[in-house]
Amino acid sequence: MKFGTKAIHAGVEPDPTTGAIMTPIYQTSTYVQESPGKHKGYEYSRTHNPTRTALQKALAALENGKHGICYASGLAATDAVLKLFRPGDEIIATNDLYGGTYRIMKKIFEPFGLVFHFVDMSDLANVKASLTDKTRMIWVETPTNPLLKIIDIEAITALSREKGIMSVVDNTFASPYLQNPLDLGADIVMHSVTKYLGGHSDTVMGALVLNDDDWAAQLAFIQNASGAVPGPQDCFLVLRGLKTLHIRMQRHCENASKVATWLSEHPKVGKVYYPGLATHPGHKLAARQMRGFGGMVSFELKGDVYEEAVKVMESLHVFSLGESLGGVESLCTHPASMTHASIPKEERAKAGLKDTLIRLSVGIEDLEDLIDDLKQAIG
Ligand code: P1T
Repeated sequence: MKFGTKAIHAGVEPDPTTGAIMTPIYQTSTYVQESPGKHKGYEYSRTHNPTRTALQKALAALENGKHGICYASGLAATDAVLKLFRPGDEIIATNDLYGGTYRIMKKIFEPFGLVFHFVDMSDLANVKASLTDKTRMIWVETPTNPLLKIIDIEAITALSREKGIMSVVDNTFASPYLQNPLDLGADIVMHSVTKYLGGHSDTVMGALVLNDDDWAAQLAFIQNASGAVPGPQDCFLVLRGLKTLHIRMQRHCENASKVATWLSEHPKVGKVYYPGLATHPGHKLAARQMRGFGGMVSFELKGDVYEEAVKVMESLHVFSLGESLGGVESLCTHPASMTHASIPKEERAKAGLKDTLIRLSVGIEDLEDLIDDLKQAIG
């Protein structure tokens, strides 16, 4: 089945009781049993819920994986993966990554004894240099947040397979419409479902998709035992959002590509970060491992004056200033004070993230209105 057909149909069966074509919101915490232990496969909604089951099947299908497991947020999904490891285990992670991912690694799991190495993975030599006999997992985010670097998933997964190390790819920025890490050799794909998968800025959720039965059983165990599950109404909203994922992504890519080109030709704009630009260092790799270049664009103004960047962000109207991304509406974010504030300034600087960087989540509005908005804000 092709992607658009899967986005609309995967995981969704007519409801067995009424034939309802849309999976109902099973707003229930428990299920009546005929006799102790004799039930219809559902006992308690932390463990299983039919609306969540439909969504998990749909997400697994979109990532070409066997198992889909949903969590209460993207970070709860990351938390579940990190709980697979034990004190002394080492993890190599992308150095340009979502601030909350850095924070959960450094502030929650490092005190429990996990050891993290954050490296620039656009050069595989940096990953190799951090490998030790205790390395257990490589955490890749690509395209990276917020500098939109492209990491070679096949090169990393080949290395991890050779060394017997798990590889996990945070596929939030690409969405399964543009990139399928499992097909490129990754063991687990992680999503902040909050973003493109939900697509309408109305839900917070995370998901993991994988093929391995043993790891899936452990991650489902953590889902139930730690209890960070999404509610049925949120699962319904994401099931609804998924049905237009392919159409939305096409428009996100089209608009973002034109916004990036417009910005790169503007005399007041300095560096523009967008993998679709031929000048982007990861352009060729992105063209190979992705089916489009995505809806995220970051840029700096010439001269790098902080107050000027702030003025642009305050002046935008169609682009709303706020955290998050991937919704139908355009957003503008200041990573240094918002999404990446939990990464110490020195670490941000090492990764190349300046305080003057502006990040755009280009929505699916009419392009002319987006360009007009940028025009009046930048001047
Ligand atoms: O917000 P949550 O659903 O918990 O997902 C965390 C997360 C994980 N991975 C990536 C690549 C992300 O971008 C995020 C969340 N990011 C934002 C809120 C943001 O504005 O960048």
